[in-house]
Amino acid sequence: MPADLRAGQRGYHHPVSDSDFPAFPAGFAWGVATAAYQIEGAVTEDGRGESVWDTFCRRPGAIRDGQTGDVADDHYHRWPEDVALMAALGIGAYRFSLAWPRIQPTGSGAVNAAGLDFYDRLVDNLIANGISPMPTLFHWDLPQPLEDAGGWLSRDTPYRFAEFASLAANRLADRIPLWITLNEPFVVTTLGYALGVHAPGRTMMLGALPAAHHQLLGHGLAMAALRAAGVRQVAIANNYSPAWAGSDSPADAGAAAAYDALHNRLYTDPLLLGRYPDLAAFGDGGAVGLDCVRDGDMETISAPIDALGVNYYAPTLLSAPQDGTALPFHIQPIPGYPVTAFSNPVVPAGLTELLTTLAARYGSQLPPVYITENGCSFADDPDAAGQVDDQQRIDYLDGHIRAVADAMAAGVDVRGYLVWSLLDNFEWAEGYHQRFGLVHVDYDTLRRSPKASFGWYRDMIAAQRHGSS
Ligand code: IFM
Repeated sequence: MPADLRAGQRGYHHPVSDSDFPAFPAGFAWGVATAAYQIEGAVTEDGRGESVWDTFCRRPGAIRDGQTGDVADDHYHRWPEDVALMAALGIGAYRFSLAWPRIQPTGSGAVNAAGLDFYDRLVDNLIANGISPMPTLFHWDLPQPLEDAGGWLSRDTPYRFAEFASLAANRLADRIPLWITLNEPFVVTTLGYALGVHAPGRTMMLGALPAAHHQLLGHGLAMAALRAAGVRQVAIANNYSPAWAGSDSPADAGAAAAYDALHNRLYTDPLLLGRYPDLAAFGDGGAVGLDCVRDGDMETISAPIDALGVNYYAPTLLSAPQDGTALPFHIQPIPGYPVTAFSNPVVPAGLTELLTTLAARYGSQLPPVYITENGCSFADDPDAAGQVDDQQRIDYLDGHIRAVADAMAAGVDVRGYLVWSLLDNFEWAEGYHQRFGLVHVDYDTLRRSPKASFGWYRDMIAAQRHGSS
């Protein structure tokens, strides 16, 4: 087992009252994150159009137990209760996503006023509760008519995305300082277009790479549209996973480097360095799928961002490819760590490693970082009294927040940390089988019940505020 693996294996159970719990700087943003399709429901109400996820959920076998986001947490109707929960938590920032098909039902043309009104009310109520809204423009719910016209494989979609950004910002920019363009373009390309596990369910393998470029181009064009509408700060949220080689062998090291390029560099090198990483390991002289890049695109994509959103869940362990695979790596299970219900190993030190690696790799090009997602799913069944004692989630959050502090002590400029997620919600292909919330949701009654981790996070935030952590 590599030294890195052993280094991550430490106990990390520390109650918030521990005197050694790190103190974060005043102004550090504590928050929670959600996404529209995962919580809103109300998919046919008030003029909302269809998204690729509405379509994909109806595909037989696509989602566990045939579940859909039709109702989800019914946040569309219950948002006042959800804002009250956030106020009780004491957070300073709420990351949510704007449903493109709610605001612009077909993905182009006229705006749906009712859709914008919904977010307008939400934003006003967040601000009234002292919570800074942090919207994401695209968290995977592409309007279906755009997918029918080629989706992110089409060069037109980035331009439609910029138009949507403009519509949203013209209404909301006056009250929102920090906007996020895309969430996890790696996941959209890989699970949505290459492997078909997510919407739109295409199985193009490396042929999916134009979806990566067009999302990045969409980010750049949307950023320009946001700035034109008066937005002050623009970020993008990428998910990262430290790529660990399974052994010291050159073959395993090469596999880890190839995976690192695909997962960690493909969506960040263009943004911060203005060029794609070396993809030679993927064949075709490294040009795989990127012949769609046109003059001027890289300048658009690499226009300076004000912050980088970092989503972290777990590292990935790689070994040399096995016979018959088209990819230059093989993903292995990571032994020796506790695992979440999603089978993710719990590796807080991986977050420190990730943040210090980003700082070393990009140097002065790395803008301030927000941890825009970090969290875990567990079975989380309520006890006889209806309480969820999710000590494992408390341990997880405790360990990862300490890991952020470690990275900051090493010089990384981190400005905020947002838990995924406020509520148990629709976990894509897993349906409602993965509970990530600080708040338990009974999907029969939609009753919300804060878990023990909600109280832990609330107390930790309060302690930070009073400087008594
Ligand atoms: O639920 C997802 C979210 O939509 C994107 N990042 C990872 C989360 C947990 O899998």
